Amino acid sequence: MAPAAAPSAASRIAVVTGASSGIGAATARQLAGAGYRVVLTARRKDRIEALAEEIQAAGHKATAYPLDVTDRAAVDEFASAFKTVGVLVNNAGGALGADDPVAASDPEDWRRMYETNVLGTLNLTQALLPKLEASGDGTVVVVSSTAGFAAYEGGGGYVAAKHAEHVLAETLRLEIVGRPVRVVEIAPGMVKTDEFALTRFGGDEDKAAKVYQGVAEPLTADDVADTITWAVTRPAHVNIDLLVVRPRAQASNTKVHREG
Ligand code: 8X3
Repeated sequence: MAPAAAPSAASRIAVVTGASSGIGAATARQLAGAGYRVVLTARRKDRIEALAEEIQAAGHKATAYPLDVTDRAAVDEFASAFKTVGVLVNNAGGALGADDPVAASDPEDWRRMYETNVLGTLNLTQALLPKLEASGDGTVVVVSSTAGFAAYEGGGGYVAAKHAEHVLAETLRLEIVGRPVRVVEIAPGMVKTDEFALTRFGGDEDKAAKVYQGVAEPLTADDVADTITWAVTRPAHVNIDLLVVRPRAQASNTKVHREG
């Protein structure tokens, strides 16, 4: 028997958080190309508006909605604008610090990372779950990280937040089984984007550049967006629980092949 086909993406809504740059922006472009009406959210209004215009100019449907995922009242107001949503990509988040041992790291960094990565994902997921269910075939994507599966020195706050995000995805999948919503987790390793490492190192360009030094081909935002789009566009009964994606030059978070 042929597998059941997913409902057509045409006129279905895909909400992408953190859509102002990097993986979020690339995912918005690719989901729009796959036929979704993409809703771009991020704090930086100018960025998402420009991206929405770019996507529209390419003949696709896109709107921009400035949003701070940690602001629950704003998230609830955002969610109230929709009757149904087909896809939610929880991409907003990021790291602060990579050489801060647990014994000396700033609790404020830990709090901010927990808020953006974990509570941001929780806020959007809670607010949109009824709309995803109402679509008859919803998908929640959690963009976690390989940092959600193993610890490394100096990254404790980020590692802890990403472990929590992974557990959120696992728990949600258990709790909503039987309802028409898939829970997909994409866990990228080393991805070279314009901002991830720069933000992590507080704007220090030299430190940010060292992350990728000698690595022939780190993943790009498009590589990760490709895996998200692939997972989302599988037939409705196929749930890609977890997809770990690293560059070939990276065997683990701490084992990276560098040339030169
Ligand atoms: C990014 C991957 O190795 O910097 O989420 O933790 S890593």
